[in-house]
Amino acid sequence: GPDLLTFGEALVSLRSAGPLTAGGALTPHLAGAEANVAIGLARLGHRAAFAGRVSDDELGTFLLRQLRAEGVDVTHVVRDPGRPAGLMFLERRTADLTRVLYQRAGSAGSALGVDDLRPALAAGARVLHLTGITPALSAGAREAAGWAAETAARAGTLVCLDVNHRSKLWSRDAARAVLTPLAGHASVVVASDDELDLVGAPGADEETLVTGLLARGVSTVLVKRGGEGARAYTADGRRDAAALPVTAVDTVGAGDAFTAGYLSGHLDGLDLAGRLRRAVTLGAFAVAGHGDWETLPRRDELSLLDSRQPGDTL
Ligand code: ADP
Ligand code: KDG
Repeated sequence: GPDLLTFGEALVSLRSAGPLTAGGALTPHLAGAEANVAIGLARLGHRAAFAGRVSDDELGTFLLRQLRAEGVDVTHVVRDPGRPAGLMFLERRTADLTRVLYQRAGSAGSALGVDDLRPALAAGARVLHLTGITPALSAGAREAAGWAAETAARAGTLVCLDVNHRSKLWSRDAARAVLTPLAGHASVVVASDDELDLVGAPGADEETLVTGLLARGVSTVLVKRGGEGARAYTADGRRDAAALPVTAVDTVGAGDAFTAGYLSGHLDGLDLAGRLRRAVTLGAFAVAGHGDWETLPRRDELSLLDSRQPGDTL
């Protein structure tokens, strides 16, 4: 099997240059948190596989072409002849305010079920990555996510869960009820600081939430803190990592890049400090350019943002 297996909904994201109500050009890109993570790992030379359902039309073919072009294994993607591609509009409302609008109810990706994932799980992987977006898509996708996490954990695969709360898909209470048990199958839990109580008691403080997760068998809790960097908790205590100083122009995909960097460090056998360093490095690449994943580094570019002056020509 591959180094990393991930599954979820690959989306067509349509980015506008201005307000959607004013019309104008929309540019299609591949998006989806799990696809972003797969690309982040593939760019660094790891063998990454993506599973899920995509529409059996031009848009589905577009998504598969993008994934293949980035070196992601799509062998286990299922084409769905009856359902459309999920769409995400990213509206540049003002220069620095972006709004999200989804058209994904009833999409091919949301029709994911356990049977779609059986062959990919049977092939095995060193790491299984899933996010809290997939269980928000449908009852079948929720069942598939739980089944995959449990099956992989039982097989000794490292399971990584990114909470990734999407408030346009479900409420915090609905998310908590599903994601808290799901986190019990994970070795690594990734959350933004405001998402941590979606895998534990509502409103509890960070330390209490982390202690609860570690007691339930999670070995590493990663807390993303935007421009402040990130924090890791393990049985050995807490370790902070500063963000790299870059000019942030587009924060979409930063969390996925961070997770890809962390998992790449894990696959390379780096210690916790090294894994965090690679995580904040990929996060910095993501925010320092436009697009969910387009600006992520190849392996020979990992140190590109170190010791550099703004505006440098290399
Ligand atoms: P999410 O996109 O999931 O909300 P964050 O915004 O916390 O996640 O970003 C994930 C990681 O990306 C951060 O932990 C940090 O390492 C990096 N990052 C985010 N914003 C910036 C920034 N302004 N400058 C440098 N790095 C950043
Ligand atoms: O993590 C970046 C995502 O916001 C984006 O790619 C779309 O997966 C996505 C979602 O469901 O919002």
